[in-house]
Amino acid sequence: MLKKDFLWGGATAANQFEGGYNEGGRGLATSDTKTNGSLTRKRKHSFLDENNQIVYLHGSDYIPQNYKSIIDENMYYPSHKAVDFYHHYQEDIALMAEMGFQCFRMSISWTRIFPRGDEETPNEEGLKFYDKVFDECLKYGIQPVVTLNHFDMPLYLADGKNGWLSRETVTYFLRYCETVFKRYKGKVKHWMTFNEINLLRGYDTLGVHEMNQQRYYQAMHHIFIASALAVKKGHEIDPENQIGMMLANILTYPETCNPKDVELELNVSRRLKYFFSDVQCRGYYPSYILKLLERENIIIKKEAHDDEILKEGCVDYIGFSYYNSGVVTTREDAKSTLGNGVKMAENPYLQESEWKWPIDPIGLRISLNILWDRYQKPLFIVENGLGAKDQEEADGSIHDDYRIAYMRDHIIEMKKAVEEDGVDLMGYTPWGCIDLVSAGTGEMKKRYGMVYVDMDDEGNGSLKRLKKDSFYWYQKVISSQGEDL
Ligand code: P53
Repeated sequence: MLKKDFLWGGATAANQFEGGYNEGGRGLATSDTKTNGSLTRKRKHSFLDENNQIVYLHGSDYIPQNYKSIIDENMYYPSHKAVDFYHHYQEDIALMAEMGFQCFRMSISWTRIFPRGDEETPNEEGLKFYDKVFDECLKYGIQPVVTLNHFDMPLYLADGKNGWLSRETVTYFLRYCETVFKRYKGKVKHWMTFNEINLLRGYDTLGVHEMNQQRYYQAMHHIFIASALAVKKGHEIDPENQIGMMLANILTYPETCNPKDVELELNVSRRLKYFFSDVQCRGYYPSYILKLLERENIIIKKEAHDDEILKEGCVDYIGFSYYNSGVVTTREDAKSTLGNGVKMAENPYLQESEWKWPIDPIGLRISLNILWDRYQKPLFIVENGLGAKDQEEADGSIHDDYRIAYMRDHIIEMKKAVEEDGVDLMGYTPWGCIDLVSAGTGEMKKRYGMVYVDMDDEGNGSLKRLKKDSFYWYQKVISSQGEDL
């Protein structure tokens, strides 16, 4: 059986869900200059170039230092309205309560609290908004699970300070964390520091211009320090706080039993995944990364007490996302790549989603076991789900049996990891429990929710909320503690 206090719920992120981007004194974030896209068309950011022309570049492109973000009045930016949780929070939380949620994972928008990022005092109106959200949750016995930073940062810090490349950003982030830890003490007990810390890359999530390997590792060092200091501060302010990391659980398989494929898989896993969880769970840089930095002549500038900070700021639990798995290969003729030149192959044993993500429920059980074996820290599945198109019927019903099948298969494997393997699992919060904007493509039609939101890829629609078949199914799953699947 799952634990008595197992947390069933759902997950969202401010820039994809909240909207109200210029309301309540909120400042602009890097997510607010990001356009929509599709599977074949990348999302881009709008910048003003040296000739005062608006140019569009992808977040991981090379962004010249003097380019400043700009809002193009003729462009649609999905984060601005998102699905307008800002004005629908009461209705949305009531729907979550009706499903039986025991927790709700959401993120606080940093620029709602510190609009530029570097202010001495917070924006009271922003703080009040989250008071209302948390009070509404607690009214129904729903515990908020809060991500402190989910895929954006204050635009002012990105353009003015080069984001996380600057050590000052650590100070500003800490001020924000301390403010919300104090303000929401007693209301929020579960926190996570950085969403999918191993996927933070370019301008949009790190705020860094002219990115290169040296800058990347330096920015990530500042993120590690910021996370560790936040964990320490959060424990000081309320010893009951549980503060986790959040890992994108990129699960990879070697294509064959050729030791070269197996070795490649080990190196890929280390570089793209374990490096981050090793630092945040063990409190120091693993030897394979120190050697890699040495080989590549990357020198991380540290301050005197950084090693101690990392040691003292280990996380309490590992939150992770799990959607799919991939196959890596040393075969020269393999076509697709994972980045860093790593070649990928197809997995002939798995089906794919409409957005080409392989569906691999057993991979979830494998992942839970690997993480539990490696760290012996409680785990929390804070994202999982199927992005798919939904069809609203004439009577307003939505028959999403494909989504139910995906979730059922994953919950079955999750339970095996707990019941047959003894993994310590805190909860399960499927992604985008109420439809929201896709992070990868900016589309609305890539839907994850058990609740449908009437809105299209350009932001048109009534925003009305409809219950899908998966709504009633998940309600039953929660009330039976995962027994009735
Ligand atoms: P979307 C890529 C790969 C795995 C997880 O993703 C990812 C991404 C980024 O797209 O992000 C997480 O919306 C992320 C969420 C995101 C969700 O997965 O591209 O934490 O913000 O929405 C699903 O389908």
